[in-house]
Amino acid sequence: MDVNEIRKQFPVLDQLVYGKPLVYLDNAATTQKPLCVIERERDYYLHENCNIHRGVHYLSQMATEAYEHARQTVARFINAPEAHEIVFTRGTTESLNLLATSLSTLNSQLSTKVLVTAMEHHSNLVPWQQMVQRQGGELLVAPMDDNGVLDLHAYEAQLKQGPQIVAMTHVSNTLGTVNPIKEMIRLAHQHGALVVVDGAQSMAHLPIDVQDLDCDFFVFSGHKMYAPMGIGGLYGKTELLEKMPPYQFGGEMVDTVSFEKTTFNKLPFKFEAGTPNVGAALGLETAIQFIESFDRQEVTKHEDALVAATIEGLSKIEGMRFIGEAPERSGLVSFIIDGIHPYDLGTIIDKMGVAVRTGHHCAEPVMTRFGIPGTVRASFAMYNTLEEVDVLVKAVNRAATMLR
Ligand code: 7TS
Repeated sequence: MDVNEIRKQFPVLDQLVYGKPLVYLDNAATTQKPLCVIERERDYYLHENCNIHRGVHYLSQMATEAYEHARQTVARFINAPEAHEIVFTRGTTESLNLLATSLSTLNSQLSTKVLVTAMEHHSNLVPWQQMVQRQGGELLVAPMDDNGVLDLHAYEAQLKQGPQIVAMTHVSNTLGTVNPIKEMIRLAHQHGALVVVDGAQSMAHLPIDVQDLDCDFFVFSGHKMYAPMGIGGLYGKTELLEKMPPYQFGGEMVDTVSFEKTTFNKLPFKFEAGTPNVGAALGLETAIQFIESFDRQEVTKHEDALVAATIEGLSKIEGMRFIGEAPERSGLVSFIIDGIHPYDLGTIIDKMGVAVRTGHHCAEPVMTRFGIPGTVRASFAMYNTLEEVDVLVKAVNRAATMLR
């Protein structure tokens, strides 16, 4: 794995900001896109653009075939048994709203008790919270310890309270914690709950096998895995998706329509109302092929080395406090420095060319849990280098000195 070669695929990285080389460490928010993905989307608009599924003409058939091929590629990438178990959405947030809406419409009894973890992104919290509140139900929360590790005993105790749905993140976007989801799914099933896994932060970093995990649903965003924005997906087991009612209504998702009655299309189309983002779906397929062109273990090793070097470098800074110190972690480092607001630190190192995210990272309850206003978060992708970690550490050091 030659990181310098990889970086040539990402022209956006090769630029100066405020006259300094850009050090892009905000990959948990969105990754940059390689040339092959940009070119795939461009090619689509240059040569193939057409609305799909409804045309008899050549372009429409070609675009439909390409779109359905992309669906098969996503299914293969996460080892879903059937391509129709992949629903294209705008991303994780839309997938989760689809689930919360459709499951509660399917069965109001299914939506009175939902168990989430204490480290969820708002996207995997608010839809469930709103759903149970509409039903007069209850949101249960599995707590974590001071290192950001989920308390499995407490999780089991919560399962005994009988949630119908368990929604958990695979990797925390604020703490970097990798949850033991296989075991958590097994336990949830033992207690008769359906399991939703939020894979927004795991797809780019860890291999996913939905059959091995045995999750009922798995959701993700393309833009966090080198694909364009505006595309993502939902995997669901056939027998569940078959039973679930549509989320949105309109074209594409219908079978027959009269003023009296509408029947719905088969899977996965019944969940894909309206014209989809075809170009982005093709870009997502190319992003998957891009990821698959590397030895994934080697990529993980590289990203782990970046995390380790960041922790080592930053830990020498006076007043440094890491938020999230789970032994199983992936892709990012969150921290604060005593007496310094994360926003001030982020703003100063930005002027040194270093792009990190500051704030609550759409996980306010995590900040409340740790009693802090926010963190500074450096998050990595395969194209980041140890030299960039050095720049980050020096920048944080300088900023801390200035702010004290
Ligand atoms: N779940 C997790 C774990 C996430 O990290 C994010 C986005 C989402 C859901 C929502 O994904 P979306 O693509 O639908 O927006 N996380 C972040 C972040 O950490 N910084 O910006 C977005």
